[in-house]
Amino acid sequence: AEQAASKQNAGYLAAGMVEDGMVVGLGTGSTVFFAMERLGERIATDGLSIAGVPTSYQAAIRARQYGIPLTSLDEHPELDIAIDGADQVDPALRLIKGRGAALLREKCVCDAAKKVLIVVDPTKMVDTLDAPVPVEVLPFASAGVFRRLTLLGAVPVVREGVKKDGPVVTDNGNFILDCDFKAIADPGRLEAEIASIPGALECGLFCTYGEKITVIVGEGKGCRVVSL
Ligand code: DER
Repeated sequence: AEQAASKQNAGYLAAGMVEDGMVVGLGTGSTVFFAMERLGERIATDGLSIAGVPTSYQAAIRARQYGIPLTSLDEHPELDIAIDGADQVDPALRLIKGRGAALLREKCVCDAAKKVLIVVDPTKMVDTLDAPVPVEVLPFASAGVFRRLTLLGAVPVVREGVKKDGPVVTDNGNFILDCDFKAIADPGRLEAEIASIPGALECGLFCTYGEKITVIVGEGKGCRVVSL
């Protein structure tokens, strides 16, 4: 209950930072949905006028439920702001994302946004990134990517569906390899090394956006706001 309250506090504060007329990147995950809920309220009661670019089918479905008008990166290649969650955040505001398997479109939206609000509960704040790194892989090339990730020191695991037999298939038609690298000494270097593997389409390390990220950490009663 406390974690839900902290997620809600973070989401609501993020939604309050969205200004009229903005085009907003809409992330995926349970925390960002509190921000979407609040945006829906502001649209309905205050007449807030915004458009959202969803990062997954789930974000698009939730946005429609909350009455948030949708648009696309085609119409708006540059976004005013993006709101998203994270699995881990380190002191340099480098992130691990991808628990929800939406990391590829999330990174495209993060890259397009002038400002990024990351909404988390306190358990996500760490000194060193050490969670498994999700890697979106082209099924055609998955065996070779698996081998290259192993050579980088990972223990890759194909993410299996829960209510679907076989691998999770992302909104882009690809597989996810969850790669346990243990504590990651140089996240930026690892992100670049993974990006150099043909068929590894994207990974959940977000190490180059620290300057435009503001992290909103929901606490029991309020929020802590962290930026570089
Ligand atoms: O999949 C993602 O990247 C999500 O943003 C995830 O990292 C956070 O999801 P949560 O807010 O449900 O913990």
